Amino acid sequence: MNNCMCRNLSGIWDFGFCENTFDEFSLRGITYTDFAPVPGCFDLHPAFRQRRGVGVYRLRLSDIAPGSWRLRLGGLGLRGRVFFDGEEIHSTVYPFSDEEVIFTVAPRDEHELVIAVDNRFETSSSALFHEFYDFYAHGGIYRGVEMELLPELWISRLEVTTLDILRNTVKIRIELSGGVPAGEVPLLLDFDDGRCRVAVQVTAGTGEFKVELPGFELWSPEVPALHRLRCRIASGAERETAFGIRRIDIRDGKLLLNDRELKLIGFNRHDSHPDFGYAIPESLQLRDLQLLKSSGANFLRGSHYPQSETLLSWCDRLGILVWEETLGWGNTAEQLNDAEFQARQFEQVRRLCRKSMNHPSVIIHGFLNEAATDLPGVEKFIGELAALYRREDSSRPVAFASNRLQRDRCLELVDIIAFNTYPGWYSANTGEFFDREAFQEVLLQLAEFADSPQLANKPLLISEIGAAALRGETGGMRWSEEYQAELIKTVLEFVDEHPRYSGVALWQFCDCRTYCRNQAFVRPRGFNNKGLLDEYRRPKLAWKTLVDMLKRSDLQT
Ligand code: ADA
Repeated sequence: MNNCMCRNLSGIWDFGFCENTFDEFSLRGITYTDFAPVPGCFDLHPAFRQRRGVGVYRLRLSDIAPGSWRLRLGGLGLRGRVFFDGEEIHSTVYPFSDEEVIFTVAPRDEHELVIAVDNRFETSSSALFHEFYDFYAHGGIYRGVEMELLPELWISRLEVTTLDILRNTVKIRIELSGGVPAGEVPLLLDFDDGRCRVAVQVTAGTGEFKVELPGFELWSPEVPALHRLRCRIASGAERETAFGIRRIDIRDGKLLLNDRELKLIGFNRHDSHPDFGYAIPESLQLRDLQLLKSSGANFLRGSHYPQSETLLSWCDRLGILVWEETLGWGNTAEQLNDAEFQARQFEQVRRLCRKSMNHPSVIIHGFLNEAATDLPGVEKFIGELAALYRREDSSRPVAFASNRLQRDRCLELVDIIAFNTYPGWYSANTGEFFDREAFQEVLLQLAEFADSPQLANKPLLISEIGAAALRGETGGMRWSEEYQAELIKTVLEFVDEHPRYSGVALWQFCDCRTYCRNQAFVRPRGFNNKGLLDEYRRPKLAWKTLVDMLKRSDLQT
């Protein structure tokens, strides 16, 4: 928000560690013996490496005007409690989700903000992050923290959705908060610094408007044209957002962007790095996205949790198409039927929609990777999740990645069929060397299945496929770079040629740290090694193969 005093609180904070339970935790008795970066993962700190407990971050602040402030956290994990001047002002059980806290600051010379983060697992079914997930459960403040002073009346929501691309009509949704008057409030909508100005009025704090923007460029991966909207209240408060004009549609089983058929070719990516965990510096994050873009790929599945605002903004600017999803992994029927787990999934959906709304790069909304969607009794909840997504944001198709394949009972409830399948890797019939025919046969059968009448009008994606390779391992057998490269080459050719497939997200962009439980025998080094790059983003043969193929073909849109 502009015109507001805004403080970016990233930097080095005081740090302490304790092993009290999360609920018993109190500020009394905490000694801040060390320092830690924010954003940062405390279990990568040399003194607390792989420890589980409560990491306590403290920041002393001066020059804070008394009044109403909004604290924004881009995401932490696994659970957090927030204290300001000794008072608890917030707590969260939502790893990776945005948090917004509005609280009052009393006059004082110095203030203290404390964020306590527990990286121990909740043992109940309700938890969003379970110990068996195939990615490391780091503890820390994963993303940026900022505070802003709120004026009396402020713009709490400013959303732009494309309605049509022939006349460039967009829908603007506005919500005011604070001292909202019952009557009308005049506002000015200013597009691209005066290129188009529209005066509107909101009543009782909310309003929706249709605006035509003749001559404004469309957004696409090839030309990621962004525009700016500044919304100003006469009293002075204003809010600004970038947006893109583009439509994503489904017609006859095809995925269309601005009326052109899409073939999505890209990667699943964990937003992680061995030295930084989930708090990757923006410079490295940007480099990942530039690597992805320059490989010729056009698609990123943000596996398996909400992505940061920063990452989405870079995808907007670079023209990378994104599948955003809520946190979940292999959840059991017991978890899916747990009322609190369900409530947490619904809340994640609401938060994710609010965050991704104005990002043209986000083209698919997803949830619950590889849940038990083949078991009776889960359809109701899956249907409710899809319906909630559509209510919150009807402009994007909804999907979940299924590994239950032909046995899945929930495919009809979503807009896109997305399969995670590992022929050539987890299949029992595979020998030591890659079997091209057996591999293709699996993909053919899935395509045939997706042609069944109740699914035929839905686009079909491979949301995961791949093989592990240890960098430097050669010889063509499993775990070698050649084996992986063969498999990747085969899938890329197959998806390119087969009309039923709208795309593939390879598993995965780069190797990433995983598992706390004792499964390391299938995860050498404690890493999931199916990256086409290793964990430091050094290429394996499969990466070079992919780049060669994409550069010389028109596989991408
Ligand atoms: C699954 C899962 C991924 C990863 C992958 C693998 O499909 O969705 O997160 O665990 O398998 O490497 O086995």
